[in-house]
Amino acid sequence: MRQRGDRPEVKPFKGPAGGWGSVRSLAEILPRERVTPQVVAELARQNKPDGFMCVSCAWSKPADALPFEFCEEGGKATAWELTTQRTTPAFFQAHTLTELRGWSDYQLEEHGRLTHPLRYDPATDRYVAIDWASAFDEIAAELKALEPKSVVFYASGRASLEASYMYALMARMYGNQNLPDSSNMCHESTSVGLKAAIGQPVGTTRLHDFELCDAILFFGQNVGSNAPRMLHPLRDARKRGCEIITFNPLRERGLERFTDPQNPVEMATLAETRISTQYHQVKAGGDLAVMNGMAKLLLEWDDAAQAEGAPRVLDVEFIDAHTSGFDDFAAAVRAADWAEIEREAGLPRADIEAAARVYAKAQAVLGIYGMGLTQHVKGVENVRMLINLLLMRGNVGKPGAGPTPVRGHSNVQGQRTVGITEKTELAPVDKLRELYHFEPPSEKGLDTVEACRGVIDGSVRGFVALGGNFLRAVPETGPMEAAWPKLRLSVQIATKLNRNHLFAGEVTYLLPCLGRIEKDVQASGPQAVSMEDSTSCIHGSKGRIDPASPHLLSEPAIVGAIAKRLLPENPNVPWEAWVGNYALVRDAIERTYPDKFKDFNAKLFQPGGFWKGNKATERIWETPTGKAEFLTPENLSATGFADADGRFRLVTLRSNDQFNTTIYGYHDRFRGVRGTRDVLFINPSDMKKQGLREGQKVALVGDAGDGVERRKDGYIVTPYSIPEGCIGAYYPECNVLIPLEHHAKESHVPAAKSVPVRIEA
Ligand SMILES: Nc1nc2c(c(=O)[nH]1)N[C@H]1C(S)=C(S)[C@@H](COP(=O)(O)OP(=O)(O)OC[C@H]3O[C@@H](n4cnc5c(=O)[nH]c(N)nc54)[C@H](O)[C@@H]3O)O[C@H]1N2
Ligand SMILES: Nc1nc2c(c(=O)[nH]1)N[C@H]1C(S)=C(S)[C@@H](COP(=O)(O)OP(=O)(O)OC[C@H]3O[C@@H](n4cnc5c(=O)[nH]c(N)nc54)[C@H](O)[C@@H]3O)O[C@H]1N2
Ligand SMILES: [Mo]
Repeated sequence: MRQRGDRPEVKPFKGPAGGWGSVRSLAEILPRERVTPQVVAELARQNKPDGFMCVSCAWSKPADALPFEFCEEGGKATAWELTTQRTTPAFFQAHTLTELRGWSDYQLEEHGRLTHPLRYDPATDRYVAIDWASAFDEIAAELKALEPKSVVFYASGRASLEASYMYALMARMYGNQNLPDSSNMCHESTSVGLKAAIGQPVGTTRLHDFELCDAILFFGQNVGSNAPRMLHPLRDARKRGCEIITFNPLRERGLERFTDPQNPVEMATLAETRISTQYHQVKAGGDLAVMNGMAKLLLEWDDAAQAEGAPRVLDVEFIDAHTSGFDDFAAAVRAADWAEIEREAGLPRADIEAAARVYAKAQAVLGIYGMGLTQHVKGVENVRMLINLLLMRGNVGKPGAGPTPVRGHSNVQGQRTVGITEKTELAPVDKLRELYHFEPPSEKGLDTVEACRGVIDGSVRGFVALGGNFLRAVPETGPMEAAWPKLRLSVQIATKLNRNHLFAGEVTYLLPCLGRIEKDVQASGPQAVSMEDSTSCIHGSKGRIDPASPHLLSEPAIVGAIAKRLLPENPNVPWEAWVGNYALVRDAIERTYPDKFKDFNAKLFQPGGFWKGNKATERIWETPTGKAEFLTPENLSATGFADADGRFRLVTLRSNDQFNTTIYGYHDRFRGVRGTRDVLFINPSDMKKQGLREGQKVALVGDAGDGVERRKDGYIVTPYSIPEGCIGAYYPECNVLIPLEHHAKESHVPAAKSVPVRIEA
């Protein structure tokens, strides 16, 4: 087992993404989780029609699946869920929460699956087993005693469409839409930005677009670690000659080269596909400047083409017919100054020009992006600037082109689709009123940042979590952990023990649930659930493995049981019947969203999933003007703070041995890190300027200028290829350094990709 401090070393990794490294990494984890042979067999059903949908990322699942349609990360996630290790009531007898707060995230989850419903006993500082009926009765009584507006219902992107629909309905019937979702920390900048720009909150492209594009602009997404199955369509695109232009402060291996672990010839010959044809190490927060520079060049080249009577560079017909705001945007772009663009981007004009040349020639272009765009103070502007660029050449709503946000959790997009949202305009208010005869709340609910403010100031009294590790994932770890015990009620529905569970309110329950890969038998027999992938395709998923414990309940069963006790009897909302047969929940979803979910039950296992549709692909723009909207950016920096001597932009990173706050191990193979997570990635020239040497231990201290002290010690100085002025460290450990108010202005996504910090030797 790889533990912290176990011969930590950092040295460059020479291999490709995928390849033998991924086979070895998986071969290490399966025995460590002591999984049964049945589990290994089960891996073959992962992401297949009639199989189960991976619990790791949300990447698209093709209709013509590969023999093994899973990646190293998906394999780890499956093993993590199906481990034979258990965290039982006897474990909690032996350990107080005070003691467990000294354990690492890795140790907590590594201990295995939760087996019994638990209630916190403040007298002994321990969790104690409780029967389900008492837990539900007590939780319902507590919720009834609280003011509904003071309760938050968080969800972490993994629960099925069925569970999520019931959860959101319960919250609204109870009296609030305080429904923050992990997407509030993630792609909310997409939901806000794309909705405003093209009238849809989600990406417009699908898998077949990867076969039709001739260039890809790739901003701030680490495909090799976080969506490895996407390497297959990327490799195929490269083999057709598609150009892939990457902007990323770090040289991420998955974006450089890939060996397909499922291709025997590639594996035997160590053949690699070069993924990016151009790789630009933009400064964190420099993408606005890059895109501005590209747009500026397109305008100049278009002027020249007009003067010469050559074919236009801009798609003027599209711009005239379909967009609004172009003239203001173009004026601002023309006015931008190259010296400032180069400084903010951290790239020379020649690099930006090389990217723009490819873009100007390509007939169909995908704009793929992740947290590198969304998690900035200007996260929404980043997304909209990418749309600006796509709109200039008509690259939205045609085959092989369009924005392609790469979503995080396996059903995070779907949760928003079925009503987990704090925003009234995204909730199906009229349908809920009509179907269930109640008045849905109209007041906007709390998002993640607002929920955190409420926990800190004491206005939030109750917190219910459908999965996740909220307290560990959010910024401002110190004040948040200090404030959590002020809650009256804390209810956590989870599969494994995590740090959030170690902070109790006055009354606290930890409710263990089935994972998606496990058999879920209800009154009408075995059940299936469903989820929506990054490309808006909806898939059924069937678990077949025996549950980790006979005491587990499914997420729909837990939500249904609380709702039934909490809410007045309503013949239109048959909680018990829904729990008994999830097909009835799917019928309810179809009635609520008839356009997106037509014939839901009949289409559940359609290979490749069924597509819920997207008007922007037909160039129908559901915006107030009925057009796609250009946005004129305010300025060229996405960081939201000024540069200063000694102030660094901290980029918070995931290793390839973690899924968010779940830490599988202490290696980050692609970045050459072994045995530690206490790494500070820094440019050698910055090391010199700061008088630091390799391997030295330093502290990071917050430099937001808000008078609050934030500090994390014990970072190992590690020279790395990262732009000057930027440093990198792993999330979630570094979240203690992120101010709660350092977030995207319009979407409130914590600005985790440029956090102002200083280094203290
Ligand atoms: N194995 C695994 N898979 C996962 C997850 C996981 O933790 N582990 N998490 C899931 C979730 S919830 C999500 S949201 C996704 C996250 O997947 P990603 O969107 O890939 O998120 P990050 O790992 O945070 O990395 C973002 C990338 O952006 C780059 N970057 C940072 N700042 C900037 C910038 O200013 N500009 C540009 N252009 N690039 C920048 C970083 O170097 C990094 O390569 O993955 C999902 N899949
Ligand atoms: N600094 C910094 N902070 C970040 C980010 C970053 O890049 N940098 N990324 C942000 C992003 S993109 C996200 S999405 C959030 C993630 O925030 P969350 O979604 O809240 O966190 P996870 O780590 O995914 O949650 C892990 C826990 O989920 C529970 N779990 C696992 N499977 C199931 C299940 O099937 N059912 C239930 N009920 N529970 C289950 C387990 O108990 C496990 O401990 O973090 C955000 N925070
Ligand atoms: Mo995410």
